[in-house]
Amino acid sequence: MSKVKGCIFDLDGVIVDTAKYHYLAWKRLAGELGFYFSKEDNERLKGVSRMRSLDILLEIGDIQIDYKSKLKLAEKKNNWYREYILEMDSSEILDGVIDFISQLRENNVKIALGSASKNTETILEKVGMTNCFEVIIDGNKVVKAKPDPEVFLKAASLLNLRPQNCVVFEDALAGIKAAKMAGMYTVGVGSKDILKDADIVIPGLHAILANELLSLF
Ligand code: B16
Ligand code: MG
Repeated sequence: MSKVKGCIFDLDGVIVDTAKYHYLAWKRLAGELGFYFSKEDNERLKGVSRMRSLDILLEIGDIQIDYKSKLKLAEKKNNWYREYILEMDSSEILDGVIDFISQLRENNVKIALGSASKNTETILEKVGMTNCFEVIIDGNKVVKAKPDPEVFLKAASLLNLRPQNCVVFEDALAGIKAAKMAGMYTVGVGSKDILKDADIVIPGLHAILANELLSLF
């Protein structure tokens, strides 16, 4: 019998591609601050918390400001970002997601979501996936952001599972690090060049069958 009893999915980059909306909002903020923010720079923000993302953006623009001003900028960016996500619907669910989750359920695998985003609830509601997860841990429910393992350990604990029986699906390096620290098997979703530390890497959930995953270990 497979050791896999639970699967924990990251949101941005695994279930939906909200990175493009984060990028548009951060680019707009950079523009207001007087510098260009490239798509390559945006890679550094994937899986990273909102305030840490802002710090990276300000570092790129060589801008130093106090914490109060940072909070204002983060709020501004989030309001722009929310304008985009409020327009989302089920057509934005990435290829293979619904099918793969159904296959896992048929095999009695428990399903959780583990995201850094404080907008998780809104996004899941807009794409109609709130009921797809037994447990949802998001940026509002953790103290420490990825690469700290807290998000995944909390998800496993609420699923009543041991970390070694859980698999994490992640598109970001910070997330793979977090899952490894949690003692979980990691499936990188994206490019092998970037997700070097993952146990296996797939281009998307359309590229794997539940049976294949369950027979891995
Ligand atoms: P928010 P994930 C992460 O989501 C994003 O990848 C990252 O770019 C973003 O900064 C972070 O959520 C926080 O998002 O501003 O909505 O709280 O990949 O962990 O699902
Ligand atoms: Mg992600």
